[in-house]
Amino acid sequence: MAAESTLITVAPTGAEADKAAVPALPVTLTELVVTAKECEAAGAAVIHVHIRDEAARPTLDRGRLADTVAALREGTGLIVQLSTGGAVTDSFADRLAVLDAGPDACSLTCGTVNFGDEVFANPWPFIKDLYQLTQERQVVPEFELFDLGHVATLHRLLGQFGPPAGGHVHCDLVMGVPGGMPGDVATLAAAVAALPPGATWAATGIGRTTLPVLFAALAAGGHLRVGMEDTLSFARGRPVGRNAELVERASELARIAQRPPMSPADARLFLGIPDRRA
Ligand code: KMH
Ligand code: ZN
Repeated sequence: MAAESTLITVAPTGAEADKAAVPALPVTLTELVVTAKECEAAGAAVIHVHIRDEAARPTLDRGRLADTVAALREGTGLIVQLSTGGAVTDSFADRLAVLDAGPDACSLTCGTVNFGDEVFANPWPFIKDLYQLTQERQVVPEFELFDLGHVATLHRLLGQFGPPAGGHVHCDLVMGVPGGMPGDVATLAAAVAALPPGATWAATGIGRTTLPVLFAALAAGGHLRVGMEDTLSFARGRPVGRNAELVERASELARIAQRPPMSPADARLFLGIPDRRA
């Protein structure tokens, strides 16, 4: 059954794009909060957050992460989902320590994947440590699935350790990474068919798979993730100028599909995430 509204997540920054090459990328806390406000107004309900240091390099600095969670909570009603994937160079210990910042939610990638010329490492012992920590801290995980094998690992994780904090399994199919599953309709359908019963899902297509995956996800009753983490091109020869224009486009297409954007308040109920703002 298709949901009646569409949960839109914005992933505005990522760990890979270079600020010098992409001046529109939000990297400071001020830029991030401005972006978050614009994206909330445009229809986003969740923000997937990677932060940068003073030189715009990716960082998992604990103080900066805590300040970011606080600033986003103060400035927006968005669900704050911190990335535990970080950059491919981040240690497992630093990635686990992301939860110390007390976010609403976090990403949890269910397997290792080739990532362009690099490897995004998520071995089973790390996955299960991170999952158990989310349960202990009551941080709601979003299961990031870059490949069909990751779906099998999700089943293994739930079978061994039980349901996540919040009680609801929500996944994000990350498609079109060079090394992961391709961003096409057949692969999306196969991944969705393999999800655990009752799980909900969003999809995002990296780079030029952005639009095919967006259309396929809407047609299949799924939810959406968009943002400059996933694509820097709005259309052929036309760079993304602001994250909000990707959210605006997703919202408009969701409305056309008769499944308008879900509000942050409804998204909290949907995902089982309490509002931690004072
Ligand atoms: N930056 C990638 C290596 C996540 O945020 O959890 C990992 C990533 C996934 O972006
Ligand atoms: Zn990410």
